[in-house]
Amino acid sequence: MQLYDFPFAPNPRKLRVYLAEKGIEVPLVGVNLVQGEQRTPEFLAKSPLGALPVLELDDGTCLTESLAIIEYFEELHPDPPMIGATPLERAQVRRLEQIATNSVLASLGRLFHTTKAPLPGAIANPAIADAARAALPRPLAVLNDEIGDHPFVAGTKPTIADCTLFATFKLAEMAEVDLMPGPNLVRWYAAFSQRPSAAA
Ligand SMILES: N[C@@H](CCC(=O)N[C@@H](CS)C(=O)NCC(=O)O)C(=O)O
Repeated sequence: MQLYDFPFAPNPRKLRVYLAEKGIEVPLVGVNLVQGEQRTPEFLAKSPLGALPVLELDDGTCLTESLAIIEYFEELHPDPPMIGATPLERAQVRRLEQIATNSVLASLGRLFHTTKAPLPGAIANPAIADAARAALPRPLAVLNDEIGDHPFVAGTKPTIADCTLFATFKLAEMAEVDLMPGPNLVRWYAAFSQRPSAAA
């Protein structure tokens, strides 16, 4: 098995952080998104949308979509649980992870791609950038309230919600976007950054 990866991109990073938290080692194969390596016919045969991450199994099966890959590993290696241990816990973890993905990372990604335009052929678009920037404060305020004084996004244990939000904050650093996080998020990010998985 091997994992197609680009060190600076958030979806591959959330998967690497998850794997590090679980103690799972998978060999990485670099795909340089900035140089357009995701658009070669060979890579598109593995990932038809030309996106990372991709997990290639030993029989050649290729899995795309970071969350689907995480759920695959979680079923293979249930301990320690990173998506909660009960139906309600799992729902809560998935809910918070989806807020981080759909409401924070998606807007931040749009802002990044319409300001810095890092990928081949991308162009800046100030109107879309402004709309994306305006969409960020509300979900970040919700997450700040939800974390409260817990050590992790979903409570007392690290979960996939931490992995996604951490990758999002790292993208914000790279994109030079100040997310203006509330105090609970600031404390959470400083603490999570000290975990060994943060270096993944
Ligand atoms: N929903 C997908 C999103 C994948 C995605 O957009 N990956 C980005 C990197 S974070 C990518 O490979 N972009 C390359 C491109 O758009 O050309 C997932 O969760 O894996």
